[in-house]
Parts: sequence; structure tokens; C-alpha cells
Amino acid sequence: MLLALTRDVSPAISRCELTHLAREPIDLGAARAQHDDYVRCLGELGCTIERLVAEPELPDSVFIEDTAVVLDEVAVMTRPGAESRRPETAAVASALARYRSLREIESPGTLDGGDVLHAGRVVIVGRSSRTNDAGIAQLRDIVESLGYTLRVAEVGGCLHLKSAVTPVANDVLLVNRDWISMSALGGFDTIDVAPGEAFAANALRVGGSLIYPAAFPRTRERLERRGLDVRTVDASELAKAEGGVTCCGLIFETRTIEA
Ligand code: CIR
Repeated sequence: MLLALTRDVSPAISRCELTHLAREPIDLGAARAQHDDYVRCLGELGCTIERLVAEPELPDSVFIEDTAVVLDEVAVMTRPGAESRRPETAAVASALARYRSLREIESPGTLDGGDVLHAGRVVIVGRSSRTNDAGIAQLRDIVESLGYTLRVAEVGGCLHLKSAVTPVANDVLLVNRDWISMSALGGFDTIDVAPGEAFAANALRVGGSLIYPAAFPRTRERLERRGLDVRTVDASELAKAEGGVTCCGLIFETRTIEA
């Protein structure tokens, strides 16, 4: 079963962390309505949805991707780079423990799930303002012991690795090459974001389809020209909190852990 673990939008969302964007008012009702549409789209694409409740005191908790890296073999609970986000991991760990054995990034390591992508047996991790060398070294130990190859990419100009690059098909990455060291992407076919659509590299692959923000029509056209099935959602309200479509879900095939 394909599971999508999501977390409802916190009433404190307007106190979110911001790094590259200026603070703008966020309409909680609109953010929740857009998030509901996103969750509906996940369901239409075949996911069983498990929704964690909104956390009144954790502004960024809707961005559940940052709390864990879920591989077939294990889930790695992160230690988010922003201190305000560290309490987010506990509830996600409880939810994930039913499906995976858990590993954990420990101090002084920091790692955000938004800085990690996996494509086949390759894991790419971004060195960013949120993910440090100690976090990368711990992730390396975990994934290499499972037979994955880990590559490190330098990320600059954006928040996370997955603001700059996401997988859109087997061995195909959507990329904004202004924000990432391309040497880490060797061996992959790439599709560049369209000029003027810097934030367009964040697409969420679900089965054979993509969930994609309506805000980037020219990049969408590029994806469709490659034969990809693209489902657009309005993600504009949470974009003001520097969230994209990958950030709001942890998508994985379930395996129940024996008690
Ligand atoms: C933060 O700065 O942590 C949140 N406001 C946005 C996190 C977005 N997450 C992601 O790109 N994976």
C-alpha cells in the first residue's frame, strides 16, 4: 500500500521560519483549503492518507518532509537545522514506527528531509543552511550500510536541495542549475526549469504522476512535452512560508513492523 503521511496546517503558520523570502501575511483558511486539495490529489493518485493533527505551537509542522527520510529499509528521523522545528519529529516518529525501524540523526548533526532525495540506489544530500557536515556523515553511515551510494551537492540561493532538484521519472531530475552543484547529478537525465520560474524545480512524484504547483506553467509544459502526467495544485499560500509540494508529504510503500 502506498501511504502518504501528512500533517495539517498549524494555526501558527504565520510565525514560520523564513530564509529567502520576506514575510507576507498567510491566510490560514486559504492555506488549509489548498492543503486539503493537495491531500485529495494524493488520494486520487492512489495514496492511502494518514493525516497528523495540526500542532498549535509548531508553525512549520505542515512541512512534514523535513522530519524524516523514509527509505525501503528504514526511516531516518532528522534533527532539523532550525531549532524551532526540532519538536516536530516526535509525532512523526510515532507514526512511522509502525512501518519502518527508525534511525536518528544526533547532535551535533543537523539534517532536513528537504535536503535529501533518493532515486533508485542513489541518495543525494544537499549541504545547506539547514544540513551540516555532521548530519551528512551520519546519513552516509546509515545509507551506505544499506547499500546505497551517497552523493553530496552544494546548495546555494535556495532553502533546500529539493528546492533546486527533484526526481520526475526514473533517472530524470527536474533542476534549477543556478542553485546546485551539477557535478552531483552525473548519470541522470535533467530537465531545466523554464527561464523566469526559479522556484519550479520542486515536483512531487507519486506513482507514475507528478503533483506540481500551478504557478509554473512554462516548466509544466516542458514536463508534459516529455510525456509526464502532471497534476497541478494551487500551492501559493504555503509558498509564502517557503514550502513546496514535496514538503507536505512523506510518501512510501508500507511494511508493517512486527510488535
Ligand atoms: C522552513 O523554513 O523550515 C519552512 N518555513 C519551510 C520548509 C519547507 N520545506 C521543504 O522545502 N522541505
